[in-house]
Amino acid sequence: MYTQGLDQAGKDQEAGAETPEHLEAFQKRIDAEEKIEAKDWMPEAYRRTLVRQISQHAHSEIIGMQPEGNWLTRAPSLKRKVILLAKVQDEAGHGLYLYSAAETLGVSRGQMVADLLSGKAKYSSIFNYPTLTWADIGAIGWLVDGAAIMNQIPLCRCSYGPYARAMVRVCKEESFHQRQGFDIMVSLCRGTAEQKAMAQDALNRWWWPSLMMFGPNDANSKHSAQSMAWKIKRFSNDELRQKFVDATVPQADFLGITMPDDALVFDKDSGHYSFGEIDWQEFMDVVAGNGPCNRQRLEKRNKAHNDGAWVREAAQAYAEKQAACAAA
Ligand code: FAQ
Repeated sequence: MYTQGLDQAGKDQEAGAETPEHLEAFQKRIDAEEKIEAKDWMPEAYRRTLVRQISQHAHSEIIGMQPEGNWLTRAPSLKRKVILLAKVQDEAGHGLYLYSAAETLGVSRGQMVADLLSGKAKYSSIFNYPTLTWADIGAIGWLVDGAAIMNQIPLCRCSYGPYARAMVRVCKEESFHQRQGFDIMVSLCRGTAEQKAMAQDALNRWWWPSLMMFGPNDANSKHSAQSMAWKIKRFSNDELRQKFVDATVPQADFLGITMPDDALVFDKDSGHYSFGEIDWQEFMDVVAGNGPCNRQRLEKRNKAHNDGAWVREAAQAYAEKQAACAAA
């Protein structure tokens, strides 16, 4: 246990001190695989990194409801509609757990939401692409949730306890999401030629954006080295992207559809697939707010927030009434 020096450090943190001794003791806790909890002393940069990552993650879950919500009223059967509805509701739940985890770091939910609504905060690039056909719902579940799981399973071992624990449940639900997406793809690929063509078209449009979800190449990932030293991240962006490609190409083979990448080839020596270069200009454009749907996503989120104001006000009034009754 390396908590001894940190009790004093906790007091010093309140006073604003961050000495080399405190940083060393903190790193020892991390290296010993101890979980850091909300009330423990932590370097300010560790706290800020977590607030950044967890809030971006929460925003992604919330904005991520939109592309799939677009198909709720047009799902091809009652069964598909019920499953999709449950999945979209799960994403809302993930957003809420994550906002709660970020709140333990001293940032208010109101501030995080305000930053999302104003366009100041980032969310995953993937949710700025349109869902043009029903096959896109299959591709999102298969690829986007597949990529999310690959990235998030290691986050269950993240050094910050509240984030790590939230991810356990999130990952269980994401696994169901991935399977429902793959199941849609299986149905389409076993269907008519037209349905299979829809599945191929969805794969063509979602493959590269899914690879971009893992973030910039390691050489350009400004936060990776520190986040890995703090065991917030357990694998680099490129390592996770490679794992995803290796797991997903055989699934496309099973479906009988092909990745839109002429350079994709299995390398027997390394045991991995090598793949083509990602269009990093497209990635940067989307992250900068100029993707196909960025504006629409924020407009819809703002409208939903404004339309829901009366619900928040009613809940607040009810809570105040209950508190007044309890006090009386
Ligand atoms: N999009 O130095 P790095 C889901 C930013 S949830 C936009 O490598 P880091 C569930 C990055 O923030 C999907 N921005 O950063 C679902 C940073 O900007 P900043 C979300 C990106 O943090 C499924 C800058 O680039 N998952 O899919 C992206 O070490 C279906 C430099 O990058 C998470 O958030 C991007 N793709 O690594 C929901 C998981 N990539 O802040 C609905 C948690 C990078 O300096 C339907 N997050 N940037 O201005 C992480 O694991 C990490 O934050 C990474 C980025 C890996 C995303």
